[in-house]
Amino acid sequence: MSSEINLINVESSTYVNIPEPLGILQLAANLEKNNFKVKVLDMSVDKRSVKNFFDSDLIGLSFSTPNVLKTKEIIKEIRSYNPNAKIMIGGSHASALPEMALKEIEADIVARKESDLTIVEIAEGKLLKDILGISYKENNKIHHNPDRPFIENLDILPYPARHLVDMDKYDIHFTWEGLKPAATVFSSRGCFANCIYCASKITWERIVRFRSAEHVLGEIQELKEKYGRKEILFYDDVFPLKQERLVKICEGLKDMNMSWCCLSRVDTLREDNAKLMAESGCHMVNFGVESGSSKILQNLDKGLGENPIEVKNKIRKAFDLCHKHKISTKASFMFGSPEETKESIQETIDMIYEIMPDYMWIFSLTPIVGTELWNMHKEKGILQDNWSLYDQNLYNKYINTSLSYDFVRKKIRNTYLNYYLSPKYFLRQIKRGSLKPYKAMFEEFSGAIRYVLSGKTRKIEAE
Ligand code: B12
Ligand code: SF4
Repeated sequence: MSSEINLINVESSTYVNIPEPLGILQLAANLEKNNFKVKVLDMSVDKRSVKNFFDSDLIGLSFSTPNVLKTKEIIKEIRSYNPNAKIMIGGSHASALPEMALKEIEADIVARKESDLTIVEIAEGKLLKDILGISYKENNKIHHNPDRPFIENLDILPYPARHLVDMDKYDIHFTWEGLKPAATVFSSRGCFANCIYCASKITWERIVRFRSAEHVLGEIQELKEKYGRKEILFYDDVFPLKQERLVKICEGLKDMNMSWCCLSRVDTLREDNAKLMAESGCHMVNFGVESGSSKILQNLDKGLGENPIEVKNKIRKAFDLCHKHKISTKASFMFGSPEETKESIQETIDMIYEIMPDYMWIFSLTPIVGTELWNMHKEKGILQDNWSLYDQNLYNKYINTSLSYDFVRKKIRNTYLNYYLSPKYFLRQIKRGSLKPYKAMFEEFSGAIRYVLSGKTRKIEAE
């Protein structure tokens, strides 16, 4: 049984977006509910020395792939100050590669996938061999216990323990036109789709579980009253799902006069919902479009169907609905997908000018650890197990295409410049009466300069 548990979020910020670390805060909340004392260090915003967090006999770290080596360093340092501490890690990377996490990052315990109940059992001192959902090292042997069943009723979980961090330090640029201050909320877990580049299913599998509207609204009420938040970003993989719940949440947000935005697939936004969402304060929806070529979308297993005309119509319809109901749009694209050609990139560019997103992100294809795409790269032998490279060009290797990295990067840069400086884009912004994207671009640009000047020159791409 541990007296105090220290949880560390290894720096995860990008210069465009620093949300509160919901994973760690969610775990902390459940530990507190079970009467444990918890201390949280979020290295993205907290300048306190990490050494102040080494005194506990149970320490947990959350990290993303670009921070594998940094996590390893921190663990080494913890052991040098506190050789008896049990060190556990979790999150998407550790869940995808538990064996690697134990051997190379040198943690004692990996909590795989959903870990809210697992962490309490670890803290209670239950025998490791009896804890579902963990992999662990004992006497230099690695053990993988069976998976833990997912929590059926997410309403049993308390709200994230935001009181353990300084909420005023977070800066959620992602909302662009939203009010400040903002907070993020995860109102459902998982996505039903099977996109080969996405890591969501590593943690949540392909089952979507929803918190009730009442539970979600209770959290938002707390964010409004206790933390003075005026804006909510729903970080759910796909927010506009489950009709009755969506209607209730929208009604509640309207009553609270909340401004909000969310993520969606293009085929999950219905006309009646777009109207309802707009009326309840939704000002932006972020769609992962990825490509304007139906062939590329099929290669990515995006799940939009096989008929090229229908696929394109689904994309157009989602943006038309938002334009009609005065919801601003953000679209994400990827260049460099399997079988990408100059022509398919041109199809994507044509699609951009058709749907006219107010904000746009174009990424160079990134094989995320544990995804089918990553496995395909591994099979071709293009990825090495050298984690320092995951920050740089190796993160952007392509397969089944003759396009080079340099070509793709140039194409991305030119597409951004041409689009944002095009008269068509300017006129659209004038028509909707907002020059905010230009302000946002300026903020992002100055953020990038600050980031480079701060010496953190790692590759930065928010999702
Ligand atoms: C919000 C978010 C971010 C935020 C910050 C994340 C944070 N620290 O909170 C920002 C925008 C900064 C971000 C950045 C990136 N992200 Co991100 N992000 C997300 C997102 C949308 C939601 C995460 C979240 O809040 N979940 C809610 C909480 C409750 O879940 P959770 O964090 O997974 O935690 C649970 C378990 O994983 C586990 N757990 C987690 N940590 C720990 C620690 C311990 C000790 C234990 C026991 C358990 C445990 O327990 C929790 C409760 O069950 C997910 C998508 C998704 N569907 O999950 C992607 C996701 C995690 N991100 C991803 C990626 C690829 C990135 C980037 C690499 C993108 C890029 N190309 O640059 C960067 C990395 C930045 C960096 N330098 O590290 C991938 C996977 C990453 C990976 N392999 O490490 C995901 C899954 C997206 C996807 N669909 O593919 N991200
Ligand atoms: S729709 Fe989005 S969240 Fe769902 S699997 Fe595809 S990329 Fe991931």
